[in-house]
Amino acid sequence: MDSAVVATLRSQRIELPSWAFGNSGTRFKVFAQRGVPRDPYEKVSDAAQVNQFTGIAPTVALHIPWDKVDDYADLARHAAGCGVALGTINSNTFQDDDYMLGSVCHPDARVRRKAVDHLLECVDIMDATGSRDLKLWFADGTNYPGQDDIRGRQDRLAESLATVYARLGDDQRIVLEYKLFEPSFYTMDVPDWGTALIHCQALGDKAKVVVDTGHHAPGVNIEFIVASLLRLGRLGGFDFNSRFYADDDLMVGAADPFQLFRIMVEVVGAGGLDPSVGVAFMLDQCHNIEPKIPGQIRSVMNVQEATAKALIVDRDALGAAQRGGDVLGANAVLMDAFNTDVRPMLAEVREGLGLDPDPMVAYARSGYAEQIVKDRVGGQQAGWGA
Ligand code: LRH
Ligand code: MN
Repeated sequence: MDSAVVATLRSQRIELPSWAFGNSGTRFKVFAQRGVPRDPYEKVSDAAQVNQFTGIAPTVALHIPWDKVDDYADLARHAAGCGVALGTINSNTFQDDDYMLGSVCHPDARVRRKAVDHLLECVDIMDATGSRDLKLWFADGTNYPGQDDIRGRQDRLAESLATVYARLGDDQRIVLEYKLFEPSFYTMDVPDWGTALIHCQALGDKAKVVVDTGHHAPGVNIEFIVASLLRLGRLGGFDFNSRFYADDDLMVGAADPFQLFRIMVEVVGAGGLDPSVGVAFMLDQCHNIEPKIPGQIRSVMNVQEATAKALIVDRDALGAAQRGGDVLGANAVLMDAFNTDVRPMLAEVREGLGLDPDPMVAYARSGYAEQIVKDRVGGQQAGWGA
């Protein structure tokens, strides 16, 4: 086993979404699962289980107000007690009645002020949790041509973002997430990587773009976007998930492991695994019908497998074939890596971390799943509501 590859895999870091441990679903149904957390403390405890068995998921992203608590420092202490830390703070300007026609892009200055105040409150929370990133995703957009002035909304967005950017501390960042459609269906105000990039460049160096792998039109070459953002030093992170059709938020790598591999080939090629490059590898998923902690463990393993395959690409052979115009040769180099079974190497990576080589089996054997069903009786299960 290539020790450098093994070392890189042991130092990989994946951030988990607190909301993946709560109930989630679609407009048709949210299926409640027994043992689901009732508060951010229990969400963090469940996330810590994923880290305990994978060894590479030491931070948990929060979503405000879903993870609102009286004492964020106390929640951070609870996290530390579980061996993890609080990560990215996600704002939420998509669930208040005032935001029907938008939040930071709303025609009414009072509503924009309300949205900006929420974003500023999220920066206050980052000060308390020690988080680096404020992740901004806006549901803002329109449903019908003529509903609002496309250009005017961009001006309002730029003005609102500038107010928040000015509040950031030296070590804090804005990571701006784009999405092609939903919940708005004619325009989204940040629909694609170009729009997100333009706003980030206008703000400054502490503004980067987030690539949510479920937020593109079918057939879009996401690794091209990733390579381009890395080239500009503007890739702030990923919201990893997978989809067959729309923003399905399924387990990363489940729908298209080859796409995830191609994305990680670009990340590895640009040195993007190095923490100094500042790429946050986050999951953003909903386990609507499958058990949530095993779903997160499997997702972390899927990212590990894609990363391991990307790390074993014979870069010298690839470069030589590319320079020589050897189309099939170059493609074969990548396919050889993709078709390599990296699971034995990942088992060694885990054993080297003092972990069971199979996290799914180890978690099932731990009895944690049964324990939380026993312990978590009563109370309000967490979900996409408050
Ligand atoms: C929007 C999104 C965004 C989150 C939400 C949970 O679709 O991807 O990242 O805030 O899901
Ligand atoms: Mn997302």
